Amino acid sequence: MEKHNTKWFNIECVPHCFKFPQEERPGDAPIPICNKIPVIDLGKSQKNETIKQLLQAGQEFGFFQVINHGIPENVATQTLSTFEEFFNNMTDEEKVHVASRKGWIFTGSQEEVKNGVHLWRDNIKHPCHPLEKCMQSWPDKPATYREVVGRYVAEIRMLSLTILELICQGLGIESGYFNEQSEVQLLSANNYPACPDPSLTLGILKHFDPSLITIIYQGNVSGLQVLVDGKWMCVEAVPNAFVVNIGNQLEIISNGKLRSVEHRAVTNSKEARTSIAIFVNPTPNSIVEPAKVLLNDSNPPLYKSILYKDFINASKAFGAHTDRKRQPDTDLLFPKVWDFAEIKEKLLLVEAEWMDKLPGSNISLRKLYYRFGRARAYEKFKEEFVSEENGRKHAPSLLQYAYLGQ
Ligand SMILES: O=C(O)CCC(=O)C(=O)O
Repeated sequence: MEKHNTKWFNIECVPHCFKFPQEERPGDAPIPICNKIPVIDLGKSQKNETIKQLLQAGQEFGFFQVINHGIPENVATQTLSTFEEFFNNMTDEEKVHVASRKGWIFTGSQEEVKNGVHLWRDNIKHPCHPLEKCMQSWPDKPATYREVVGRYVAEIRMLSLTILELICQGLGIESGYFNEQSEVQLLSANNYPACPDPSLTLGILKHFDPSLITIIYQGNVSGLQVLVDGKWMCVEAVPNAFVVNIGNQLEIISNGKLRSVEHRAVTNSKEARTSIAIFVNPTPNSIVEPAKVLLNDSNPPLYKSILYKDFINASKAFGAHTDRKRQPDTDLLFPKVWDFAEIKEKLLLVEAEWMDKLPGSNISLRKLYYRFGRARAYEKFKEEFVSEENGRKHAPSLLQYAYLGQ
C-alpha cells in the first residue's frame, strides 16, 4: 500500500501554533550578514597568527568560521545530504515512532516548545562519541546513515581537538587541558522546511550553548543568527566552512576571556535548510572552573568550580534548551567576587529608572532588556556594576548578566 506521506509543513499559511509572540518573532526587517565574524584559515603556516585570530574572535563575537580545516568537502556535503534524506523520506507517523526509540531522540514539530508555540523544524539528536559505543543506537535508515555520519563525526572530533589545542596555547593553559573536558560529543541535526512566512516563526529560540565548543555545518543556506552588539546578525554561509561557537563551559574555563554568545535559527520561504551541530561537552562529573593558570591576585575567578552535571541541572540547559527560561542558582554558578544581593538591588534601581521610559508598569528587567537590546542594557549594567579591584576593572560577564536578567 502506498504510504500517505503527510508533512506538517506542507501548508500555505503558518498555523497559529507556530506563530511566536510579537516580541520574539524575527519580523520583516532584513537581517544583515555580519561580515565582522572572522573566517579563519586553519591551513596557514603562521600558527601564532591563527591563534591570535581565534582568541580575538572568541573574545569579541563568541563565533568564528574555519576554512582549510582539512576535512574533505564531500564528507560534509554527503552528511548533509544524508540528513536531508533522513528528514525528507520519513513520514510524520514514522517520526513519532522513531522518537520513542532508545538511544536517540527525535523531536519534531510535534514538540511544544514555549507556551504552546512550536519550532519550525525537525530535529534529531544522539550521542556521537566514542563512535564504537554509540553507533549501534543510531538510525539505520537511510542505509548509509551510520557510515556517512560516523566518518563526519570522526573528522569533526579531530577538528574540535585541533581548535581546542590552539585555544589552550592562546590562553596559556597547559596542553591537553581540554582532553577530559571534551569527552562527550552530541550530534544535533536540524531540518527547517521552507516556511510560508518566516517573519512569524523560529527554527530555534535564542539560546547559549552549554557546551565547551559547538561546531556547525550549514551548507549553502544561511539561517543562523548571532547577537552582535544587541542586534541580530546573520552568519554567512561560507562554502566548505564550519561555524564554531564558544559554549558556556569555555567561557568559565577562560575566566570570561572568551564569550558564549546567544544565537538562534530562522527559517526562509524559498528553500529548506539543514544544519548539523556537534556539541563538544565535558563528562557529567568533570569539574568545570576557571583554569588556575589564568588566576592571580589581579585576575580573581569570575566563576565558581562546578560539576558539569550540576551546571546542566542548575541552568536547565538540556531539555529546556529550546526554551529560553533558564533560572539557575546564581550562587551556585558564580563566585562571591560579586555580591549578588547587592547586584540584584542595583538591578531593581535600573529597572525602576527604565520603567519610567516605558508605558505600562510591571515590566521586568528581562522585558526591558529585550526592548532596549542587549548592548544598551549591558552598557547600562556595566556603568552600574563595574568595580575596581587592584587597579583592574571588573564587570560581571554577559553570561552572569543574562542569568541575573532572567
Ligand atoms: O541551524 C543552526 O545553524 C543553529 C544550530 C544551533 O544553534 C543549535 O543546534 O543549537
